[in-house]
Amino acid sequence: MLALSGSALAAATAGCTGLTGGTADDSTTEEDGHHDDEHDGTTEEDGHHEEEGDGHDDEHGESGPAEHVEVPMLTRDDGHHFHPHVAWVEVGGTVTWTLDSGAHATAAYHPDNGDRPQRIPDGADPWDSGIIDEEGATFEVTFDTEGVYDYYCAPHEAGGMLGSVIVGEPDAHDQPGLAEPQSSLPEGAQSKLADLNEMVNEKLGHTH
Ligand SMILES: [Cu+2]
Repeated sequence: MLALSGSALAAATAGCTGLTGGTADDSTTEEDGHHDDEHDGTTEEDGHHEEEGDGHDDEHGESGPAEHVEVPMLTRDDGHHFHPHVAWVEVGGTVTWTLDSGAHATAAYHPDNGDRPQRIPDGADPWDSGIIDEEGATFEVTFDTEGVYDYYCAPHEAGGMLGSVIVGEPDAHDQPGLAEPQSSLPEGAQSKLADLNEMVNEKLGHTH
């Protein structure tokens, strides 16, 4: 239904820098600050609330795969973003992209999508949402193949509106999604992919 026509959204080139960088405090010790006695049954694991709001520590605070991650697509004064940039789900888990502001799309790096390089696991299905421009509209993908997936927003690809999904606990050595950024891609996409590779490697505890 949603035709992928980028023309209306003339190549915005704002970089997506506002939410990257800096090491957010992933330490926030909210754990034992409050009464922890009696109810032993309630384990409030905070793997779930991946909030769209205030872009604080959700980029760095998570330390493992969740069943479901929500990724708002944002347009802000400082550019266009997927947030968080790296979503980490279990095998069989889902990612839901939600339009917060602006008009965006999410599509896997794969030859099926405009002849782009494959940056998802071998044999995994690519996706392409087409342009989403209705506030609150969502697009959901279920990930059954372990690995690292890179994706982009077609209208803002050159501006670096890219993101990654980690599924399961893959071996970082063998992932198309962690390859060197292909030189056929726009420069803004290449540099964002380098950043994403770094973030994903960090989450997977993979250092050279
Ligand atoms: Cu976009």
